[in-house]
Amino acid sequence: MASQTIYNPKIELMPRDQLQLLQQYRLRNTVQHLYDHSPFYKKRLDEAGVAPEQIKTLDDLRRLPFTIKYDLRDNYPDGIFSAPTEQIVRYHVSSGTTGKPTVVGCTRHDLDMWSECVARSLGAAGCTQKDIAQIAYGYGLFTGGLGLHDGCELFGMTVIPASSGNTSRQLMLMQDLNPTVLCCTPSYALYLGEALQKQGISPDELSLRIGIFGAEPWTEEMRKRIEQLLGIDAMDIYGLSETSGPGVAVECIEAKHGLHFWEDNFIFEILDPETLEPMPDGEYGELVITTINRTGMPTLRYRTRDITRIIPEPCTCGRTHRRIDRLKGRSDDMLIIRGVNVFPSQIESVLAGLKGIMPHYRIIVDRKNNLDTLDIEVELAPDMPLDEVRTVEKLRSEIEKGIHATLGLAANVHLVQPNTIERSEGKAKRVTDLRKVYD
Ligand code: DLL
Repeated sequence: MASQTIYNPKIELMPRDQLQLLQQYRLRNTVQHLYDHSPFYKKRLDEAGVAPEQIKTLDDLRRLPFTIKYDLRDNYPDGIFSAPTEQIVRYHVSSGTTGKPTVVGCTRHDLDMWSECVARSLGAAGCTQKDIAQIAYGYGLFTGGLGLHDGCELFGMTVIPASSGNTSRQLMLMQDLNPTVLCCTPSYALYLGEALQKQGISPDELSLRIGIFGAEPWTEEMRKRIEQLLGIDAMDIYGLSETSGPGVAVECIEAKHGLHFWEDNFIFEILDPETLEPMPDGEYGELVITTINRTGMPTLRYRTRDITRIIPEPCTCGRTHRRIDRLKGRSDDMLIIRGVNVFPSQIESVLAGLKGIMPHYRIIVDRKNNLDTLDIEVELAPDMPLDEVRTVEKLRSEIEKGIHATLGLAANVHLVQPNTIERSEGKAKRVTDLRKVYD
């Protein structure tokens, strides 16, 4: 075991009985804190007939109400917060299902807890203080850039805060500043790898050795391809804005199989998405997370919609925090396009406000040269003749602007003749996802 990579041995190697006692203590505190400081949760707990003092052991978790993305949206922007504005030091914002996004508020304590989770994750993934990290996740409202940034600095690595995009600059930085760790989405890693190959730069000419990749689903095949193109170990990191950001769970370099879930800060459950009953160990279900070490916006039993399973066996690395398997997909219709979370309903809400089109559309997601593409076909209204080029072009660009303003993503909009999009007799199949693992 490479012990120098264990950032917080006391917690990461904590015997399970102690870890469970810590969870129990923090769960009780969190429920009490929410009851006292979040009118939203006080109401929820009252409605569920649960008084904070009834939450005594981890088994009592099951008595607590669930939280879903709609709760955040319906209480936009800060209705579920449990700390006053003067204690909130940062907002992050992620896609809502329609209209308004979801806002997450972090106190100083929350940012510190999050950075520690990222620092532990970096150690687990094989990084050391000597490493130099090029962070090519987006900086800003998205948690990827700032989350990795703070964690890398806390861990003691050198940071290149490149942010996302501008591939030629990324490659230049890689060649000139000799980063040893690359942090970005797996699809962007693949894109960068192919770009290097096209320029005839061999991975041996670079110093990269580890990749910290997440924010979207990927596969073992994709891992192999990235590892081969960049000459690195490609490690999976998981997280979501509603519970912090990246660093909720991570793969360790020793086993490279399953993601250790930082159980001192997050309690996870794997439930049947229909019945909400627990799945037996090892079977796939929806991941539900309760944050037990946050103060600004703790979430009780947050339904992530992500599908995974628990890997029950202890890990060879010695960490006692249990592992979840690589995330397999989602139980809702959320798409992740170039790292951006997109609900088809968001696209629909842009279209709904416009004249000259029909409510018939098709969303086509594909991956070309390892970059996701988004095409949207929309039917023109029968009184909008396609041959009126200028009017149609104006409408098309209005839709593209609307989509960009809502999602922050460029889409190619195609206006098509009335009655050309296939009608469905049942549930409309509006999304075609043609993405393959890699081209
Ligand atoms: O994607 C946080 C993050 C940033 C994680 C950088 C890892 C690296 P959100 O934008 O709120 O947060 O999106 C969260 O992304 O519910 C999953 O569906 C998906 N996701 C995140 N990590 C992984 C992963 C960030 N490793 C949503 N594998 C989650 C598969 C992932 N899906």
